[in-house]
Amino acid sequence: MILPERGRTLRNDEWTPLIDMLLDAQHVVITTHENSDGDGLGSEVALALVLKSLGKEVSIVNPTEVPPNYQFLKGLYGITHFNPRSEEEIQDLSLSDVCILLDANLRDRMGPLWPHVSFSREIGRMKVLCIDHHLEPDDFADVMVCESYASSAGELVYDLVNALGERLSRELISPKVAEALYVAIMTDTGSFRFPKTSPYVYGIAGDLVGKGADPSEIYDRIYNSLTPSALKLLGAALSSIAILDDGLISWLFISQQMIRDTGSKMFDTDLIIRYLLSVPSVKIAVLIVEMPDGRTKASFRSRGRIFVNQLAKKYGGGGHMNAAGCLFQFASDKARKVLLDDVRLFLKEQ
Ligand SMILES: [Mn+2]
Repeated sequence: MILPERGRTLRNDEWTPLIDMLLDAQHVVITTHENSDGDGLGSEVALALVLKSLGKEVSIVNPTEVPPNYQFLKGLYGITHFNPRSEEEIQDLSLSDVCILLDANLRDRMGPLWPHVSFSREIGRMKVLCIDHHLEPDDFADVMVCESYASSAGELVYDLVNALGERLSRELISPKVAEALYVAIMTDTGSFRFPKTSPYVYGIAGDLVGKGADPSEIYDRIYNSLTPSALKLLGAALSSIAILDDGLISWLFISQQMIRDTGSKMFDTDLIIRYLLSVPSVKIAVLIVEMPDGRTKASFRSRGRIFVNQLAKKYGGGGHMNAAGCLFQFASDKARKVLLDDVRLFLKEQ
């Protein structure tokens, strides 16, 4: 297996255009992708705390609600769920000098925020910045730092904060910032075991722990937080896994019926995909979830150099080499049929 590029970091001067815009701004709005995760949320909170400490007015406005196991981050910095019907919220958003998208590189991933951000940008009121580590970015930002070598957006935000600290000759990583960045990096590296967990990443983790992040408490809050219903969904889901094509494909479908029967919630499906690669022969894992609105969500994981982001891209999604996803605008029975044929074909081409 060829590992992704290891140990590269951006030079401090590569952050200059982004830092200049941040230092010029007075009102900053920070956002992340729909169905936010630990990387997006931790990165947002860390950057918000740092910019606040520099006297900026900063708000975090997300397209979707914070999942329960990340609610504790709201104790570090306020996080709002954008309401596209609130004139006041639209007004607040449009008055920002800078909008920063973290942990996503496609405009559509901002969900209902994008039309407003786009409009404010077009009339020249707002600059759009993006810091991300997924493959194949959209061209929509005034400054985009998108580096797929990075384990997490949190790793890049850590570098940005250090570059900013050097520029201002200030230590900017408070215990709260350390905690938020640790959340980002721990969750996106699968607790420091995914392929992009470089020596540099361990170095960052060490620095953050030294600056006040508590690894066992953070782990406990995020991963030992299941409801009994989520455990039941996990059980029901795992018992219906299909291992196909001589063990190359693991395949799982979760229906709304399953979610209702177990009394669980949509976000409880997020923890399930990690089990799909635990059979060593499996090259591609596919999790298909029927959405409450009738659309269909698909998540992919792969082992080795199998670029599942290419598979996701075919349906308007994206992601990383080994982890990607997409949303079908149609029902799950059709999506499942289309997808299984395509996954088989895709695997043959690899
Ligand atoms: Mn990420």
